[in-house]
Amino acid sequence: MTYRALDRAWTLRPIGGEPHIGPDPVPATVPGCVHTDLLAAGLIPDPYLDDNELRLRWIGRTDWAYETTFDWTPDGAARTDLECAGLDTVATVELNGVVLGETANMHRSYRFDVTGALRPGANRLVARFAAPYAYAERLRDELGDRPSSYPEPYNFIRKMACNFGWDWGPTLVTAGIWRPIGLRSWSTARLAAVRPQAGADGSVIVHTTLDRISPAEELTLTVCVAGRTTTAVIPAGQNAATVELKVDAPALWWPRGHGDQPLYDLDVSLAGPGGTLDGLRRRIGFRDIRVDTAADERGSAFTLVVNGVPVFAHGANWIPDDCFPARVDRDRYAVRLRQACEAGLNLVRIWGGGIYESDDFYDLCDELGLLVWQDFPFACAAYPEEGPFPAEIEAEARDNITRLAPHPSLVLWCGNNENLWGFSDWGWQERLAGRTWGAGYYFDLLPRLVAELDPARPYWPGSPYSGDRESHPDDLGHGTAHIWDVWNERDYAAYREKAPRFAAEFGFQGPATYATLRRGSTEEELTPDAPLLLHHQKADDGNGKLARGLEPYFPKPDTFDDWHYLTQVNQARAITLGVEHFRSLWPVCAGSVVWQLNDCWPVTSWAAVDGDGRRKPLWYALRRAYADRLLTVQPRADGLVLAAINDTDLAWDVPARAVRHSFTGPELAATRLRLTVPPRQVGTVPIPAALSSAADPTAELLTVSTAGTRALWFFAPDKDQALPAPDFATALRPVDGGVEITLTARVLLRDICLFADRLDPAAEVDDMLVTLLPGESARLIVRSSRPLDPVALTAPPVLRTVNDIVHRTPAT
Ligand code: BMA
Repeated sequence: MTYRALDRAWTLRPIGGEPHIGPDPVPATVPGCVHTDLLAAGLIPDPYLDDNELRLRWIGRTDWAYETTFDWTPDGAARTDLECAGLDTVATVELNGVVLGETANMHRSYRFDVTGALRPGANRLVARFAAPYAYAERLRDELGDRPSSYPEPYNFIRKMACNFGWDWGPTLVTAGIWRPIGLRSWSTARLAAVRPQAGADGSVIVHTTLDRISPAEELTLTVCVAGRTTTAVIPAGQNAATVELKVDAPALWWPRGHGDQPLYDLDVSLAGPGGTLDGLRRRIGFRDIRVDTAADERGSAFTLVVNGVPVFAHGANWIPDDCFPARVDRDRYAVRLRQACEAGLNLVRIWGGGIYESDDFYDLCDELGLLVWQDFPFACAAYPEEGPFPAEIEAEARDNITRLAPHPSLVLWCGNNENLWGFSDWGWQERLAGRTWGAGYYFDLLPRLVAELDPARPYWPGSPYSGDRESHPDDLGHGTAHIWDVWNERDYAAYREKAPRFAAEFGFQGPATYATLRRGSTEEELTPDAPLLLHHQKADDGNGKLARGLEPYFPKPDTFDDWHYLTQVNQARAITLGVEHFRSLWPVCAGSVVWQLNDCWPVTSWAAVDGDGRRKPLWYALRRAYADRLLTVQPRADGLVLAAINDTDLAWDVPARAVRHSFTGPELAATRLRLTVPPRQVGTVPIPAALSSAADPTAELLTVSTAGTRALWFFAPDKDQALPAPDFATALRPVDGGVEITLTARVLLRDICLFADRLDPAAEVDDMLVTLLPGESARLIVRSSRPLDPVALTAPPVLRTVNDIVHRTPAT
C-alpha cells in the first residue's frame, strides 16, 4: 500500500460560463480553490476587501478546469485508486482522456479506480468543474423552488451553504480541489472503512469493511489498543468484520473542566497470505455520552451526560473560519480552538450552514477536551428530497459518520440548523405547497444512518427542536432553543425572561476590532454607515439594531470611535447578561451556546473573535462569564440575589462581602454573606434590602466579593449615571515582548479597554472590560511586535472607559 499526493504542478483555466479572464492557464494550489488561485496570480482583487465581493460573482458562474501532469512508474501493485478527499463541487474527473467519474457533493470523498487509465511515464489529470450556480439553478427549476433565508440556490447543491452569502458572510461561490488528492496503490485487499466505538467500560468494537480485488483469499484483521490485541479471520468472500476487545479500567476521557483527555492509539491491520496489506491508526478515547431528555415539571431536559455526569455546556457556535476553507490548516484551527478554551468554553457547535471540518479540527478537540456538536450541513432552507439529493446525502453522511466516529470529542449529531423552525414558523408550508422540505432526512434517513454506523452517539433531529414533531420546535421548555427575538427586537435584558433548557443559539452583534476593520476597508473617513464599512455589515438592519441596542444604556455616540467602543462594550454586556442568567438556571438550563465564536472575513457580526483572529471585547467577557466559579447578581421576583455558580468537582465555600458604595468610594452599607455551594451546583442567597436598593441609583453600585472574584451591580443604566470624568494614573514597565501598564483609578472607571491593535495590528492585551473603584489598580500587559508610544497607549482612542463618553454628555 503506497500513497502519493498529487499536490504539484496544477493549473487552472476558465472553460465556459461567464469568465472575466482570458483562457490561459494560471498556476493553481491544490488543495485550494479558484478565488485563492486567481488572487495569487494577481487576476482578482482580495475578495475580503471593500466591496470587491460584488465584482467576483462571475467566478461562481464560470466553469473551470484544474489540470496537472505527473510521471508514473508502475509499482507492482494490482490496483491504483485516485483518492479525492474533497472536490468542490460539480466535477468531471478525467485521466489521460478517460472519464473516471462525476461528482456533485463537496461534503464527501470520492475514490476512482485508475488502474486501467494510468500510464507509465507522463499522465494528465483534469478535473472540470461546472459552475455551481448553473447546476443549482437547473435543479431548482427541475425540482421546484423551495423557501430559504437568502435569495440564493444553496439548498439545491451539496456545497457549504454560507458560500452563497450569509448575514455575516460574503457571497463567494468557490470551485476547486479543496482537500487532498492522491494515488493509492494496493493489492489483494484494503481497508475501506474502520469505525471504532469505545465505551467508558473499556469496550472497543471495531467495525471494518474491505475492498478486495478477488474474493478468494482468507484474510486476518488485527486490532491493538492499550496493549490488547485481537485478531479475526475474514473468510474468503467476506468483506466485513467486527472485532471486539476490552481494556481493563481505561482512563476515561472527559470534557475540559471535568477531567483529563487520555487518548489511546488504535491500530488496525489487514494481512493476507503474503503479509500485511493495509493498516491504519485512529486515536480513541473511552467515554460514554447520552443526552438526558427526561420530562419534568418544567417540560423536558436537554442535558449532555458524559460518563454519567451531567455537563453544563459552556459553548459557542463555530462557522467556517474562512470562506475558502482550504486555507484553514491545523495551526489555524489550533489557534482558534485554543482561543475557545481560553474563553472558558467546553463545547463548540459546528453549525449546519458550514461543513464537516477536517480531521485536524476533531483531533484538536479530542486533545483539548472540547465537546463537539456537529450539525449535518443543512441550514435555514427547505431541502428537496428528490433528484440526486437523497443518494448524495446518504453517501455524504455515511462517509462523515465513519470518518468522525473515532473522536471522543464528538458528542452529538444534529439533523439541521433551523429548518424545523422555518417549516413551522416562517411561512414555508404555504410556499412549499406540498413539496418536500427535508423532513425525510432529519426524521428518517439521518437517524437511521447514525443508528447503523454510530449507535452510541446521540442524534437530535434539528436545532431548535423540542423533542417531538407536534410541539413548537423553539419551545423553551423542551429541548434546544434559539433565542433571536432579543437581538432582533428587544432590549438584551429580555434574556432574563427566558428559561431555556438548552440555549443553542443566542447572540448580539458588535463590530470587528479596529485593525481588522481597517484592513477590510479602504474607507478613509470612518463612520458606522460609510459605504465600504456598511458592506461588511450583512445583517438585516444590523446597524439599526446596534443603535437601538445602545439606546437604553448609553448616550448616542457622536464619533466613530465612541460608536466602535460602545457597540463592542454593549455586545459584551448583552452576552454576559445572557450567559450569567442561563448559567444561574442550572440544572434547568444545561447549555449556553453563544452565537458565534469566529468569523470568516472582516465583518460586523455576533462573533467573539473577528475575521482576522483578533479577540473582540466579547471574548474577554466570555472568559469572565464562563469561569468555572462565578459570582453574579441576579434580579429575581423578590429582589436581588447573589448566585454562586460552582462548575467544579469541589465544594465552594463562599464567604462574601456585599457593599453598597457611592461612586466616589464611601461604603453606604455592607454585610457579610456566606454560602457553601456543592460541586457542580448553583447556590443563591438573597441580598438584604439595605444593599439591594440605592438611595441614589445614579451614583451608587453594589459589589459582592469573595477571594479572587467580584460581582457588580449598577442601579441605573450608564447614560443616567453620575460617572465622573476619567481620572487615573498609569505606570509603564517593559516586560518580555511588550509592556505592563499599571492603571490606578482615582475615580470609579467603567469597562476599561485598551485597544492596542490601533497602534500595532499585531499587539494584544491580556484583559479588557475592567471596572475599577476609586483607589483600585489593574495591571494590563500588552504584547506587540514593536515598541508602542506610551502616551498614545494610555489615552483615547486606545485606552477607553465609559466615563470618557458618559461624563461629558448630560443624562437624558
Ligand atoms: C441563526 C443562525 C445563523 C445566523 C444567525 C444570526 O439563524 O443559525 O443562520 O447567522 O442566526 O442571524
